[in-house]
Amino acid sequence: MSELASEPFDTAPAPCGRAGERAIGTVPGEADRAQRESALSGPVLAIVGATGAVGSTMLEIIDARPSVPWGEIRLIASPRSAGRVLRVRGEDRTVQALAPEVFDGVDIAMFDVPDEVSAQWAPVAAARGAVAVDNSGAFRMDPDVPLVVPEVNADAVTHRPKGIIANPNCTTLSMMAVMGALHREFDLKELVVASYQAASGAGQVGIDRLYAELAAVAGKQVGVRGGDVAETLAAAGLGAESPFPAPLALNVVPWAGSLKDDGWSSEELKVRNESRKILGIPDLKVSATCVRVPVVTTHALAVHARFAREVAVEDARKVLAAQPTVVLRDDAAAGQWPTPADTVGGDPTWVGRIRQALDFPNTLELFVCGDNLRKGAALNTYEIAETVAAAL
Ligand code: 2RA
Repeated sequence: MSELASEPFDTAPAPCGRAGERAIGTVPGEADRAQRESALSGPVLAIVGATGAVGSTMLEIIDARPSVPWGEIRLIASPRSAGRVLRVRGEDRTVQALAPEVFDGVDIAMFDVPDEVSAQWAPVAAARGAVAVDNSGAFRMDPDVPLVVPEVNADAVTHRPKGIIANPNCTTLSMMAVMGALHREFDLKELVVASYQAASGAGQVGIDRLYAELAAVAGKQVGVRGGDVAETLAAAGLGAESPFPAPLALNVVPWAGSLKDDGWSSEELKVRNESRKILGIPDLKVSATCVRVPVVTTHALAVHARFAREVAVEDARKVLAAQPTVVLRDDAAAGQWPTPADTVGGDPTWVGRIRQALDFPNTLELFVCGDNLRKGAALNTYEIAETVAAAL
């Protein structure tokens, strides 16, 4: 076994992830028997990173969606988590340590592990006959790996020369159902995006930090003088160990990801590159500014979208209202628009504030909200697995 396999990857801060274990014990006997007995004729699904943040949400989603009659669900994690017992679809299942043999007989393996773990192990799963559906950044821009949002480009799953399919970054994903539907009808040419990204995009550590900061400023008259929020946090013992480069409570932070050339953040480049690949528009003009906001979960995006021709707001609304995975909430006069606080915890992408840009021809302005832990991570990964399973 490689060194990487023995790393505690399932407890690392999970991008787009939520902590929360489903372990109900560590005695595997009953679970093993249930596992063997359940290995019927359906396809075999493996979840690599099952005890981690997004992995846990994947298990919830598998429980809630009976779409695929999996013959076996195999849970895989780092050696440190092996032996735990998690309950999925009414059965206790023992977590196995990541090793080449655990992929034998697996039809589809969903990965939610750090990039370097996916980079090593997704090809191993593929070499053993599984289709690897990977939620890391390791393969997203590989030309031989499709990057899939089933509502937009489900057909791409069939062309997978490496046996690997990638799941997009949650920021891009949060607008893809909407932009894919509008592009199909109206031929998208340009996107200018500002994101409003939730703390949970930085994993459980981001959630914990936001709650701690909110507790530290609660009831205090701060946010009225430059630096007073940071001083209040420091006085409460919240120092520089934050996953965010500035206070998030009572603030917005124009930064997410790592520094790339010319002042761009990795997150902004992902929005550009991944949007082009998913929508199949290699020359799509995209410019993004990614901003972290004091929201626990659900990324929002303000989108300025130029199309090949003028698009009437009513026509855009009709197209979006007809999308099964999109909720249109767009009645400004009635105070109806999407907000993270209203949409968090659900599967659909919400859209509203649709307006004709006043000074830009053929351009709509809109506001989109999507749960970064569900559609932005676990749900889309599982929907890809469902799409693959339907064609096995
Ligand atoms: C974030 N989109 O919100 C990133 C996580 N992949 O930080």
